[in-house]
Amino acid sequence: MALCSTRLLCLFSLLFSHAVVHLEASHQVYKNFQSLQCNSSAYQPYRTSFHFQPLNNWMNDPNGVMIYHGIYHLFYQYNPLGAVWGNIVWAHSTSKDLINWIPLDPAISPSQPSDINGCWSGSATILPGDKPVIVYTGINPQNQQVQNLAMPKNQSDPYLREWIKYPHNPLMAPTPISKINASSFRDPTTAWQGPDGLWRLIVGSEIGNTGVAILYTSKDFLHWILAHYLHSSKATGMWECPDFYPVQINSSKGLDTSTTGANIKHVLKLSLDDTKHDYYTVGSYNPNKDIYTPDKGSVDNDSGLRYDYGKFYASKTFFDSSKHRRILWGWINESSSQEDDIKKGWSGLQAVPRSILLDKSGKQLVQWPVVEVKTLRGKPVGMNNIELRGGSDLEIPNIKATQADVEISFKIKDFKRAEALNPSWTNPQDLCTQKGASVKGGLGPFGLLVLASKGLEEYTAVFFRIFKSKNGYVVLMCSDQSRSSLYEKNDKTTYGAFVNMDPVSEEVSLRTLIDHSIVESFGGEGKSCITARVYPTLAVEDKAHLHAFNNGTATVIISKLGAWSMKKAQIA
Ligand code: DQQ
Repeated sequence: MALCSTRLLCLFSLLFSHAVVHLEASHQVYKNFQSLQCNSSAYQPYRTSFHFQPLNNWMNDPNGVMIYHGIYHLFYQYNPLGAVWGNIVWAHSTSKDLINWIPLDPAISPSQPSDINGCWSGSATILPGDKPVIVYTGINPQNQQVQNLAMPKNQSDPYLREWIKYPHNPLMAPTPISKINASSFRDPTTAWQGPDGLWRLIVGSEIGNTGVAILYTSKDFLHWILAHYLHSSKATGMWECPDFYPVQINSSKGLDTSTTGANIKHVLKLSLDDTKHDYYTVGSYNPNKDIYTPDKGSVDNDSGLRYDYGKFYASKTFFDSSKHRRILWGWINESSSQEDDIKKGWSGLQAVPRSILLDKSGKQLVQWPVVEVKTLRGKPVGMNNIELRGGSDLEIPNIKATQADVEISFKIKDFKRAEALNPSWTNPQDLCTQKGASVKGGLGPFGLLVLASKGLEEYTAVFFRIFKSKNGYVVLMCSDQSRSSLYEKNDKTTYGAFVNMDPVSEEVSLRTLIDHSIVESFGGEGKSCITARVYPTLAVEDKAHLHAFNNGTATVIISKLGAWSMKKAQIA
């Protein structure tokens, strides 16, 4: 010990020299699952071309996302044995550009008592000296949730193919004194280091019906002490997959998770087990007291701000040190029945990785597909300054409409026809459900009909309505799936969000990524995002169409439209 220059060096030399639990056996066991022939039906119209998905089987949460020596790593919750949740391991894929991915063998599979019943979600931290480690939830023989440590076997391999587990796992376990419920104690975050040199991370939990983020601290990353709650919020239930990170005020740069200081706010994101929504607050973190306080007005429950108002759950960010940005990954579940998932042989997608920043208002985040997504764009189809009269429709030609990236901006010249916003219309999803795309309005609905069949028997409508309120105008963004498929057995819930913008001084913009069975939309330059899963029966392959539409009475101007057919990424 005395010969070691730093505590961490000692830690790693100790861990790497002896007493490690090797994973080769489990790697062998699971090796072939990634390359199993798909048993699913040959007809696969819903497989995506640029959204991440494994070759087959079930996928849920993104885990341990990071960049290491120029390689991006995406681990994810995966069932190697089928298209429904179960037998969970950490599958592993790597990429040089966040677009094209190479599948590797699963990185972490049950092998120790502390994870023998499952390797659940967790996060990566890059320790000083460029040493990546993973802390994840293991399910022990008593089915208790505990937190475990794993590290790469060979740090000189940028692909981090093999992982070894700390022999003295778990690092953190529920104890009677801690009053932690052993079945509500999971999903450790990336750790951050405070000015005092201590490491900190939080684990999601609930006490009664109060969601809590349990803070642990450590000097050496091996011995962890339960400190207190970083934060809690009543009546929010179990907090899954918490994420806690700094964002810079008035800057387009992301920050390393340990950064604190002036001009910085913090974001706490929680995945609510009860509603399956990811909500976040923007607030302040006091690193001396280790307390997080949401800003006044930042709603701290399920009615708060969401990354995405459609399907998007168990998300996780990481700091991309190569491009000084923070990137968000999120799991997009199916909207089909389990029976249909089994038939098609797979279930679950990841949203495109999104850059995430603090909006200039300082009150919310903005998200945008990482710039690399543009490398898949083919030749653009463009239009400028087109009048879209009330009740009209414009087909956008020469587009592979099942696989496209569309950016459209609307200029509003005349607000006279904007309907009055009833003060009771506070829930945007309810409002979008009540006023779907086929309900005529004043100023809107206007937007896009995507994955539309020739005769418009099927389409998904992503659109805006503008209302007049006593303080100005209110922009509502909707994703209406009610006509998305002739097949009746899917969940066709309509989603909605308000967009915090002024349509008088700003154009109303929409970017939509269409990828066979996913429609991922960014409204108001990424202020409000809505993702939907859809399963058209007619609007598939080369039979899908793309339209702009206006079902209001007022004319709107398409000031700019760019649409690109997307190339296929190399994924599975
Ligand atoms: N999924 C994991 C859990 C997490 C949940 C299990 C969230 O660790 O709480 O697959 O989707």
